[in-house]
Amino acid sequence: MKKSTIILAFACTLLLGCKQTASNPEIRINQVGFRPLQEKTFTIIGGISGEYRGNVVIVSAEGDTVWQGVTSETMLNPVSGKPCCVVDFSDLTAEGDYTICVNGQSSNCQFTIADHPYRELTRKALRAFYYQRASMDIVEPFAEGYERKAGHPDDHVLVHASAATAERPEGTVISSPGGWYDAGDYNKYIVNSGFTMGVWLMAYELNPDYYQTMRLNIPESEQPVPDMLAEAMYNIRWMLTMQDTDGGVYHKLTEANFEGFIRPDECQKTRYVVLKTTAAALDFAATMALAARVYAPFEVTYPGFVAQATDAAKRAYAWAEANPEVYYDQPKMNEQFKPEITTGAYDDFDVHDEFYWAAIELAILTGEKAYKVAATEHAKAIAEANGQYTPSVWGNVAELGYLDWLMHSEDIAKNKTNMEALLEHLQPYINEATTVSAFHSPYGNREDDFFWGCNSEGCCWRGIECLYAYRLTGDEKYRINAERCLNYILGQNATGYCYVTGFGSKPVCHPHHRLSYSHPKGTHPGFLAGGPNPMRQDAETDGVQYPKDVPADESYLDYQPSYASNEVTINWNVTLFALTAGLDALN
Ligand code: G3I
Ligand code: 9MR
Repeated sequence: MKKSTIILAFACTLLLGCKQTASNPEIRINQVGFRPLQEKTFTIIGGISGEYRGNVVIVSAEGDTVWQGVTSETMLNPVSGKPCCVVDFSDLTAEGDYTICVNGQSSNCQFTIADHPYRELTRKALRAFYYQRASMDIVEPFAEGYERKAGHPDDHVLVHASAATAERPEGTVISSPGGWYDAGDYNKYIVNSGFTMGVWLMAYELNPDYYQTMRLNIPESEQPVPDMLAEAMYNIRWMLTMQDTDGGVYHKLTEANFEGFIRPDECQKTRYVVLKTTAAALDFAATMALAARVYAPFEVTYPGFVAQATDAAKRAYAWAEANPEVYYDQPKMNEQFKPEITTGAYDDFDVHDEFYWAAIELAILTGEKAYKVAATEHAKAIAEANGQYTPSVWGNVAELGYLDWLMHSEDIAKNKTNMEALLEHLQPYINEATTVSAFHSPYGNREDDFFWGCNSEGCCWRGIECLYAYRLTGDEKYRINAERCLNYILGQNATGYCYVTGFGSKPVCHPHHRLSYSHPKGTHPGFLAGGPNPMRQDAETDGVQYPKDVPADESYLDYQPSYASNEVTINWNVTLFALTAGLDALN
């Protein structure tokens, strides 16, 4: 235990007669840190009976009582029904390390107030992608302790029967090296890569100056390009190799069945490219159109890339127009083609949103009317089908188009409906943060906030939507609520975990991540775990045992086999750094 911690705990005991008892109050707080002028709250699980409401004290590392105050009335967590209360200590602004004492007991809970508390987390969340690189050695000085040999050269990949054409019959060997492993597994998926690149490149465009200064210590760091764009190019170049000669795009590059939990350089399974799908073509087209725009200033480093990406985007979009209903249906594909493929699906049976996003990006890039007309038509189809605002996830990318169009259309007023739709979508959640939330958050107050990957697709994404709302309106409430979402991820939540590996006093230690599991140094830092998932699709596999009757917001296991609650992925990590960088850039 740090010396300062001992002092703090001892100080609490001395000053307030704190008794070090086993039943320390359970406190839930952002375990990484607060900005000096940030709204600051923590939650006490179990609530506080009336007579003790006033006895909350915060003690500095020097042992001084620097804050004393009251809790909120005890409330019931709307998801679990458990009693709790919230303490607002926002008026404590001095930088430093502190300990909380409640009811005369030291909570052993420390927190920090610092100038740029999310800077290092943002850097580690970005560097996580370097660790995910396929087909290359991860070496010092870039590995920062996690060096490993290359795996999956992917220079001898077979065309699967489902993807056979006259020009490339079944068994044709193609080369499709590079790119990022998708997640805890070693496969590479175009749909999820496309979504990830969309969020990535849009995050860059929101704060280019910030990313220009973010040094990642990757092999490309000496190039005259922001490191975060250089890292993304490693995956974009792989994506380009997944386009067939007819413009179509293979859905994924995969072994037939998931690898074991072994090192990449130990993997020997045959790898395939499978079925060209409409969704893959459109996510690819959107990515390449967006990339052609974003990388245009860096042609010196990437000569010819803009023209290549523009042409690839147009050909993929044309293929999708000619093949508008080719869906990835793995069970059906396996009935027809061998070998059977049993890895991740990223299946999507409605592609109006992918058509919309790809048409928007091509319209912004080229200015061609045909793409604008197409976008309008697909927007109508989406509105008729959904009738409500749907946050963006890998299988529903319409909002990426809405937001990018908002940020690039000459007249925001023309898109007033999109903006008003975003603000209308957010308001109920923002209200809940201060009316019913156990964790003072616009996220986590409803049962359906919890599902596979919810830390990203629910919490981080709601924070990113708030950042866009703040950018569009300048209303401070959106920045406050974006930070509240981050507080939830970093510890002010039902389980008390800081859901980012390598961070917090209660970090994720055993993610479902083959690279971490097979490395002598173990868990790699900067990865966001999927989060509580009451569907528990992994229950009963590999010893995954969830506690009985655990509420939805606690249905999480920091246990390697638990892929449904504790995996890590590229599409989740991009939302983590998009949120933390977006907030850090505002400081
Ligand atoms: O969005 C709905 C939500 O509205 C609903 O309330 C909730 C409960 O029914 O379900 C939510 O949908 C879930 C969806 O994830 C959310 O994105 C589905 O139930 C759930 O089946 C789906 O799981 C996907 C999982 O593969 C299984 O298909 C995850 O999104 C997806 O991230 C994950 O992807 C895997 C790759 O296939 C392989 N690589 C690892 C990667 C991460 O686990
Ligand atoms: O490791 C796989 C993970 O990446 C996927 O998200 C998950 C769901 O498709 O499947 C994991 O693989 C497991 C397989 O589904 C069942 N047998 C155990 C495998 C390793 O946990």
